[in-house]
Amino acid sequence: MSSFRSKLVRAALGAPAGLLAAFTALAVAELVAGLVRPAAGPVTAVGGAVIDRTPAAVKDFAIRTFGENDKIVLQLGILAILALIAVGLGILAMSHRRAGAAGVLLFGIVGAAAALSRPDSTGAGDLLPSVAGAVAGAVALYVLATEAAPVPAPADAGGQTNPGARSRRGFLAAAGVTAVAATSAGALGRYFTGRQGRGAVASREGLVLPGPASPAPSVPAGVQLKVPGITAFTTPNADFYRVDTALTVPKVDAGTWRLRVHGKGVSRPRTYTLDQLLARPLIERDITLTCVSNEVGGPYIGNARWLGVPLADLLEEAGVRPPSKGGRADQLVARSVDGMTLGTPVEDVMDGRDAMLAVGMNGEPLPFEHGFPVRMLVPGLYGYVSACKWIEDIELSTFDAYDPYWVKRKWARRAPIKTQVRIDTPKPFARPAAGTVTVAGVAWAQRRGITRVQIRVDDGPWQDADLARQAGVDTWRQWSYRWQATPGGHTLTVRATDGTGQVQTEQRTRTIPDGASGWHSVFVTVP
Ligand SMILES: Nc1nc2c(c(=O)[nH]1)N[C@H]1C(S)=C(S)[C@@H](COP(=O)(O)O)O[C@H]1N2
Ligand SMILES: [Mo]
Repeated sequence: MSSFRSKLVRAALGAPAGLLAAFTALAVAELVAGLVRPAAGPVTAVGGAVIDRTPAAVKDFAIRTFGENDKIVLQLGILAILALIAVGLGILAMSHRRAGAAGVLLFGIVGAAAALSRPDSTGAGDLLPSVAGAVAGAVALYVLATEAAPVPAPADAGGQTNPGARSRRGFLAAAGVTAVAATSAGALGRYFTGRQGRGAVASREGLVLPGPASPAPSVPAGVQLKVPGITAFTTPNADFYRVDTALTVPKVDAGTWRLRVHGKGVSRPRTYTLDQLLARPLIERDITLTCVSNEVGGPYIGNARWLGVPLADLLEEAGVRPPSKGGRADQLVARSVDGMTLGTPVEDVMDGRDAMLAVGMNGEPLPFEHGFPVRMLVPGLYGYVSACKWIEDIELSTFDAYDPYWVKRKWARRAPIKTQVRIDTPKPFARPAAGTVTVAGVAWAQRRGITRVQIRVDDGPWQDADLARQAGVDTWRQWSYRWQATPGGHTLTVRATDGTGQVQTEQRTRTIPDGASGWHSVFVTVP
């Protein structure tokens, strides 16, 4: 009877022991990662490895469903699974100490393998956080399980003490010490990680951007319609969409940042500091950036005023010639500090468009989320084949020789932006009053520009919408239409025509492999 009770007590101690051991493992890993390499922390590493292996369709689903919270959802998911396993190992350890501790060690191997498999892995040092954490967690679980075991009553105590109660006191003491030690280790780890980030923050705050040698024309009056609910012509930095695989936003110190330019056909390889780039003549341009994962009518598009170094000049200085003029490299591979690779046609970068290494966004240094200190931008191409954030390396290569990150995951090698138009207002399932309803939105066909937007109510004839002024071929263009709304349910459909005269295709395609196509429509009910 009493042996059964003590078994029950021990099993009940298994859950907190397992959780505490897992917490210890994560805290010690955090401390070591803070000292060695923050990106190699186990949750970041496992999360990153999951992202790397997520099929393109699932990645698109995650972005759509969780939006920009996709990464938080992923990390919470990992922690929840970890907690379940920890409880299981804790209960196991109460009867089989060694097996429980070995289980924790096994988990360290998973974390270490994940860190090594990341594209930004720098080698064996990435193993340290997970291995150190796992050893600490295993020791913690072993000790806790030992303390939870009933203490055989000493002969001279005359059987007066209750062995179960004694073991609970020992367990509580060990658990308390472990909790305090683990919390301290975790806090110290956070402090070290934060200190590296603070250097980067200071370098960004201290950065004064030079003025452009070639300023953007002032945004012409008339590009911004005065329609409530329409998307602003210029997207404020805080509202600019964000799409990347980074679980923790890279915090790069501008002072130690370098950009290397090398590879096929580069007769003068070079490494630049930020100051060297800023000393060059800068251009300022309004450019609309779009994600290939944007569904018809979707939100992953934004327009900003960018300041940057013309990329073609830099390549010419390096000795690069475009393929059409006998250059041997047709793919420019950009690599970021977090190991992302993006491949861009050299031809597009050197054909006279405003391809740049951007340092400024809407009058301030790039926000960390958008690639501080330097990112690439190539008007007319989806972000995943052009817009490398936190860039640190440019390698001239060929499409035959190398597949970058997303191409390995079945996305297209080349991906110019498709003509699209979106209804911003009224919203889907809105209930506008009968009478004049202003329908409005934005249309884009970067490099080609927008020359016409047409709207159709139900199965009625196509009507021309009014176009706002066009700022340039690389930006989106606003449009509006005064609709005489009659009671009932109505479907509003829009289509755009680009600067080459091509009417946007009606054919709906998925985002994979090279961007969604098809007309946007919205259903509304006029009461
Ligand atoms: N380093 C890095 N750069 C990246 C990405 C990334 O995952 N990592 N994502 C690309 C994609 S898919 C897009 S659409 C744009 C988005 O840029 P934004 O987040 O500034 O809007 O960045 C591109 N550059
Ligand atoms: Mo993207």
